[in-house]
Amino acid sequence: MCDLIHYCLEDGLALIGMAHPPVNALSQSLRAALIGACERAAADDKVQAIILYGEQGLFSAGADITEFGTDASFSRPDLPNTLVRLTEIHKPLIAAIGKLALGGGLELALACGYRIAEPGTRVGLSEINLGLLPGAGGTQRLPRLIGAESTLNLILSGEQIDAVRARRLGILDRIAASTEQLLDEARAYANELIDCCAPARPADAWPKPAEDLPDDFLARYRAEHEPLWKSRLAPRLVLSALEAACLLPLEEGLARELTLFKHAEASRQSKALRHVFFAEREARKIPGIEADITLRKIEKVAVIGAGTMGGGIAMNFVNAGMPVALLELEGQALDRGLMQIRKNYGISVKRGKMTTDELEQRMDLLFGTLDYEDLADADLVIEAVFENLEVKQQVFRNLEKICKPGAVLATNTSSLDVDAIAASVSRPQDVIGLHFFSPANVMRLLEVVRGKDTAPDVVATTMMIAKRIGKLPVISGVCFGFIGNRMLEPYAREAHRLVLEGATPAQVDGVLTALDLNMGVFSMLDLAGIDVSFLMRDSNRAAIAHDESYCRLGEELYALGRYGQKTGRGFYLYEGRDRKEDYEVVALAERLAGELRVSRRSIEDQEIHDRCLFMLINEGIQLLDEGIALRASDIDLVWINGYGFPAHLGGPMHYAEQLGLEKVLAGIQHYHHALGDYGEMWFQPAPLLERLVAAGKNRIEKI
Ligand code: 3H9
Repeated sequence: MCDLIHYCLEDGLALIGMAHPPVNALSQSLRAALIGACERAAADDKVQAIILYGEQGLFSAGADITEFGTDASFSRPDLPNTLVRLTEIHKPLIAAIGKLALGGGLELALACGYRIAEPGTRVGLSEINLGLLPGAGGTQRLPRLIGAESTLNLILSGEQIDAVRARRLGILDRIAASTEQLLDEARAYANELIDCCAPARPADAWPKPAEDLPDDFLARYRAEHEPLWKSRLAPRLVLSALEAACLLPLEEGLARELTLFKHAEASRQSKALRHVFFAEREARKIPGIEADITLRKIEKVAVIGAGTMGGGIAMNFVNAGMPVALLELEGQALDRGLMQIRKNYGISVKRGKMTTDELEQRMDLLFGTLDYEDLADADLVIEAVFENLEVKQQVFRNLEKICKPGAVLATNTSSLDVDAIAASVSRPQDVIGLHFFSPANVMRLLEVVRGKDTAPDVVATTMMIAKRIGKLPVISGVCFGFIGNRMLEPYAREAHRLVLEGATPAQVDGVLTALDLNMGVFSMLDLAGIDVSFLMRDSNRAAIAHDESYCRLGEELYALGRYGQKTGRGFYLYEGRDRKEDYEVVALAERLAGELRVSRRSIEDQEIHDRCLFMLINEGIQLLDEGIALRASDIDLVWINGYGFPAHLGGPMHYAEQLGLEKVLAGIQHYHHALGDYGEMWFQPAPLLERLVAAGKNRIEKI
């Protein structure tokens, strides 16, 4: 046999081990080797049953994602036909599943008549995360095994479920006692099947998958869920495939599934989501830092500041089982912070996501203190105090005196100069910025801000610890606002300016949400607090802009005490969670436009799109050129995970490539001329954008 498959014949059993590390992706070569091995076992009279397993333990993470969009994707033998062939083998096939069976990996297991898994196994049909639907029988064979409703929930959530749940649903027949016993128990299972002359495949449990469901089940499901899908294509295709499973015989259903899969594979959305998948993996790699660099030991963590941010940060580490010292200056603030954390966990208990015992275990890992001396043995200290340079520098001077040598000293700032903070201590190599996003215990993004003196092992250690607490870390250099907030500046600037020129906040937000962004600029500012953005801008005036006229609207609202949702008024009026347009804001914009001599007109939606998005994209390209961002794909991750940019558009850089860089540049040049002095000041194409277009390139990279 070839290197990708280990084939072994023992006492009437053919053991076929897939050996295509790291995840047994079902590439063309593995498919060919697999079908070859199965045919050999089918043809061998000595073989009475076949066991399929992962040679290194892990069963399979599905189709090879790198093949999608290329000819290799359906090059022979393709996955759907390979699996059909497996179902035709007249001997029992047993999938012995270790660790993972995802996407096509689970479909492979479903093509086997019988399934046994090790206890920690996770299974799922995760194609939806790639803008796809299962394309190798998952939408047809799974409903016949567990029913249409459970299948729909599994596919649309993309969730990975554990072995116990999979067994309960009927996906698994057995769970082995341990990882070590998986193969032995699979052998025993095979022998039992042989002894009782079991058929190659048991009869389908649900020959008519929708039999138990009301006739209008799928129609109602569609009506209920479609608004949540916004413009996403894949969920709609999943529903069509399930419809086929309910109405058509298996063979016709499989053909329909394949057509729908190919439609999804060719879509821009799937291309964008595949880009995001690889972007996340790429972001972990830091040029110049070897993968095997010795990391600093991080066992004890300290967080300074028990406010919303500090508390949320502390929860991340506690959730990962790490002890955390939480420091405050005053007892009352500390008590309030600890109570809030308990309350947050209490909500998880109420929702059934945690037991009260688990709540207590987590609280036991938290140690509140008012004394800096208690941070002496911390391996990692994260300050989350008020966003003010002097205050943060003072905290670092305290840390310098107390913390042990080699401790990583991190600042959670959203915009301040990490190098200026590092300069306040004599060990700047230990200092790093960790920009958590609010709520810090929920948001996945973590901007890791590397200062000019930050040591490579501190960067690598921080990346490792971020993964351990379930965050998506993205490296940024030092500049005002780092990657995310610096790009927010020109994007929000255009939104404000457009309102001065005649658009309304609701019109601007409407254009952005029509693009599937979670929120428009003004809803976002109202949610975050107009006071917060005002204070951030106020403490950084020197670093921002020469002409601040576009900020006047926000400043006037701040002066009026209209801080957004929390005061019931901001750019909008709020009644509870309901948002209404406010004519006073429009009147204010009219007055300011008069004062600033900005002429007002009616504004087309396309102009709103182009001005906001092109300025966002332009700033991202500039950040790449300056080396603040390491890769265009890192910028995409920041905006998808921190600012609600739709993943199915791939992030702002990928979106720019899909629009065409030439078009983006032409748009910026157009507004440079069309908007008078304002246009000349702000619509300046990033030099890298100009170089890329001049070189005929449509991929954003540093040249
Ligand atoms: C599908 O199956 C379609 C079918 O229904 C129909 C077809 C007709 N392919 O994430 P990691 C690479 S769609 C190719 O760092 P972890 C990954 O890029 C597929 N490569 O490790 C990385 O490479 P590198 C449905 C893959 O432990 C390396 O493996 N399946 C694939 O954090 C290690 O990965 C999915 O959606 C793949 N399928 O997480 C599962 N999977 O080292 C997608 C991984 O060069 N995969 N790689 O950067 C995952 O969710 C995670 O990778 C997994 C491991 C949980 C498996």
